[in-house]
Amino acid sequence: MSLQLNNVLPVNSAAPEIEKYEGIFHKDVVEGLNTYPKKLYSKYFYDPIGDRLFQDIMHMPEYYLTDCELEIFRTKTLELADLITTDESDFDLIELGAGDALKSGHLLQHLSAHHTSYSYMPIDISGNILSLLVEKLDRDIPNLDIVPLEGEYFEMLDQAMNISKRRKVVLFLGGNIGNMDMDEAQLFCAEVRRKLSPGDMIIIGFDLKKNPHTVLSAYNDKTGITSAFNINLLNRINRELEADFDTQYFQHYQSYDPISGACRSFLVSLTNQHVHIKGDSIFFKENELIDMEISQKYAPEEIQRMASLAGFQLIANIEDSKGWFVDSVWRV
Ligand code: AVI
Repeated sequence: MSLQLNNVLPVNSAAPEIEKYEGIFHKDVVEGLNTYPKKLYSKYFYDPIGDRLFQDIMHMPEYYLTDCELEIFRTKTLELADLITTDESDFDLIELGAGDALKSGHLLQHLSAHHTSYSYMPIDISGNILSLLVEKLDRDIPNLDIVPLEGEYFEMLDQAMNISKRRKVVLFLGGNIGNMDMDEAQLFCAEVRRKLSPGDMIIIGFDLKKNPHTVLSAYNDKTGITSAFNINLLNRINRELEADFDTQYFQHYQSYDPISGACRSFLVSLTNQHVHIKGDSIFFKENELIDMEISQKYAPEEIQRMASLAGFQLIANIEDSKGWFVDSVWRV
């Protein structure tokens, strides 16, 4: 009986599913808002307005992450360069989510000034950001060999593996690993490890556990920029998916659990309300939450454990002067 059902159901149920959604964004949004607790993915924060709001976040005095990691790349460039060039074999530098390469730019300048032979392979989902980056690097480091790769991390990492014939050094900066929960981050690291070979390395930026007030303030700013960053996703859904969120009835709420290190943002529905997204009607109870984003904070022991479980050897933790952020250097 169950065999029959298994044979029949996928065929009958898959067809309307394909017709129902116009794209993966639509599907993720409707499915996420129909689960309990309701969920939206923070990767969708970054439309042009979200990009600008994130720039504003990085300039807020409370948001320490960018300054801390920039300090590491500005003041500990030699240490980082020594670590990745120790075995003296040529390598290629692959950056996941390169953006404007603000931090890695210091390392690129240093390596180029010391005549290290390498190619730089920035990976980013935005072709526009990559063109601006190539323009900037052509100006700043004229002889740098750049191979820009536009697309999703893992797909582009596969391409980079096919193109590059040298040792690989992967950069994953900005604390972006924090936007996965610890289990997802573990799987992510294991997947990257699977694509690498002995001698290859990865440098990952982790935001560290610290005074909980410091963490919470970075995501709960009084000026309301982080709130606007979250609310913008509802506006994006309105704009792109013909939805009718009335954003005055949603309020940003931030929490930080200093034991687990999970810093989470939510939107709270301020009233009983229905929201329409194309053909779907979704009911929000008063005080019901949408889980919007996790920004996971780590203890050094948790980083060590993650590296070992994923099959890497942790060779150095490079911290900023306050000890708030770490760039952790792992080798296969
Ligand atoms: C991109 N990412 C590392 C940021 C973070 O700190 O989790 C996104 C962010 N969300 C709110 N403020 C910043």
